[in-house]
Amino acid sequence: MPCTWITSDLQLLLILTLFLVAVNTSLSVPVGTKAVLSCPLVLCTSILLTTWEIVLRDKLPCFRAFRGDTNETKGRNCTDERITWASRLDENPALQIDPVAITHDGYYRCQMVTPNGNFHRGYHLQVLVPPEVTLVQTENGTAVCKAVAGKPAAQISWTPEGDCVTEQKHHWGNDTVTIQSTCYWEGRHVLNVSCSVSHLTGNKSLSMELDQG
Ligand SMILES: *[C@@H]1O[C@H](CO)[C@@H](O)[C@H](O)[C@H]1NC(C)=O
Ligand SMILES: *[C@@H]1O[C@H](CO)[C@@H](O)[C@H](O)[C@H]1NC(C)=O
Ligand SMILES: *[C@@H]1O[C@H](CO)[C@@H](O)[C@H](O)[C@H]1NC(C)=O
Ligand SMILES: *[C@@H]1O[C@H](CO)[C@@H](O)[C@H](O)[C@H]1NC(C)=O
Ligand SMILES: *[C@@H]1O[C@H](CO)[C@@H](O)[C@H](O)[C@H]1NC(C)=O
Ligand SMILES: CC(=O)N[C@H]1CO[C@H](CO)[C@@H](O)[C@@H]1O
Repeated sequence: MPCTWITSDLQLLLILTLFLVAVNTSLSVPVGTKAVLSCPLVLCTSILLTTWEIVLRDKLPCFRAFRGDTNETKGRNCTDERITWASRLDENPALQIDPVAITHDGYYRCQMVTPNGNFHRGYHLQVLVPPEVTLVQTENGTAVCKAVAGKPAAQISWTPEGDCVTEQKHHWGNDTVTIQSTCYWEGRHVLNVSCSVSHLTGNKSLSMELDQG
């Protein structure tokens, strides 16, 4: 790769030093979307081997490798068809997950082997699931707001504030959480209440008129 803009060895050394540092980042992606994970940006040298290591919970680590000189790919213990190479490998050996599922929570690490050393980049991937939000009134006049099966847990708040009891239920099978908040506004002339659910995938608000019957 030509690198005419590098004028001195010192500059090259500085740039290499920057990229030689192993970097780990946290990444949150909504379920059902497409995620692309990039390898480190390596300049001014050829890439001999790129390896992705994928560590998902309750699974053997899986490896995918690409050899730059022979244009050859290999995989070991990678059975998930939703995880593939993203694009033209000789230009950018990124990893693609499409669509992202709740089981894709885990650690993903790209390693590039070059004549000037090894470069790493890791991602702690957290899959987000938006909760299903409902608001109903029960027979005795309480209002019940639910945020069902969100990941991570959602938070519920009310306008106006009432006397509320909030319960959490973990769905251990898939790491989602249901939050239920039950409120009443006894002795106050509250006609209209709204329940606000805040979550990393977006906030939602539902309101309803209390039936004073
Ligand atoms: C590597 O393979 C891809 C597709 O298989 C092709 O598009 C590309 O031109 C090849 N690159 C080299 C350097 O042979
Ligand atoms: C209203 O009814 C629910 C069950 O439907 C009960 O859990 C709650 O304690 C009741 N609230 C009041 C204020 O009586
Ligand atoms: C998680 O599990 C709960 C309870 O079994 C289910 O209602 C929900 O749909 C599941 N969510 C996902 C994203 O699989
Ligand atoms: C109840 O309050 C919400 C927000 O304060 C408002 O958007 C809605 O129109 C109100 N509904 C009624 C029936 O007053
Ligand atoms: C959602 O609500 C929380 C707290 O109520 C707030 O900090 C956050 O900025 C809101 N997010 C969006 C996308 O509006
Ligand atoms: C579960 C599984 O496929 N395990 C394989 C992982 O890769 C090694 C080496 O290729 C095999 O020996 C395992 O059987």
